[in-house]
Amino acid sequence: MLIQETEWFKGFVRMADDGYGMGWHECNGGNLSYRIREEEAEVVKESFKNREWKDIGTNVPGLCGEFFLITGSGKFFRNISLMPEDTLGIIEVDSTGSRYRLVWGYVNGAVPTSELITHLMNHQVKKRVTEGRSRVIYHAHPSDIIALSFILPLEDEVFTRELWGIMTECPIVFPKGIGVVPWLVPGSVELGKATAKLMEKYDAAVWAHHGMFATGEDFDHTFGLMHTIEKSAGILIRQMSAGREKLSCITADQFRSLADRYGISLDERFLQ
Ligand code: 2HA
Ligand code: ZN
Repeated sequence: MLIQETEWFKGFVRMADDGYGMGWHECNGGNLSYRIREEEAEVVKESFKNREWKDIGTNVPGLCGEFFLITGSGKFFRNISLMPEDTLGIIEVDSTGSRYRLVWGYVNGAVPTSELITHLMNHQVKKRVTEGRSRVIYHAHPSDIIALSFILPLEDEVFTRELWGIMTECPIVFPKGIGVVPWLVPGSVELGKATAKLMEKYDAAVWAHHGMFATGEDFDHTFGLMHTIEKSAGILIRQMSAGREKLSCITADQFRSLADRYGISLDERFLQ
């Protein structure tokens, strides 16, 4: 079967197009990866061409033998659906979790995203904490959440409380809350590690003054999580820009009744 004809590949490309359409991927900004199911890899393996093993630069023993579809370094999201083999590729992690090789795509000398280490470290954490369900990792540069990272204290509690409090569906979409990573060098091991620590308990994190990081079990939920956080950040900025105090708000008790109705548990530290 041709890789481009599979549902997971089409879902990946559609999500990339949607992200570009939202204005979250100026120039070569952002990256996306998908942990391919064993049975999905099996049916397309005949089109794989194995290249040489390279060091990942970190150890991800929890991902031995896994295949990932990942955006290429320096590639523009706006070109993904037009030139998938140029902008994307599939990599395989070796049996020790310390090396990877390109097996498909990345034509004309392309290589995986500069955030490869962060993607793999975080896939490893999410695979473990979700017992294998989490498969998608998405990094984008949405404007309002970046703007918010200059005007709110860089604390998980503050971001979660403010975003939950400005749009009723937020605690339903991200009941665990969201994390905040201070400014760190893009593509660095430090950024990967700081994010991976937060992914033990959250599905999304703000990268201060840079963008956002979201994970999920499929493309719909991962895109929807990014979209919900960014939309609520936009509403919060509008409310703040109006120069008026809030005359009403969603109270802690109202959040508790929302949690009852939807069968979710909301951490009290976000309800103050
Ligand atoms: O350009 O967004 O964080 C890719 C990035 C790096
Ligand atoms: Zn970025």
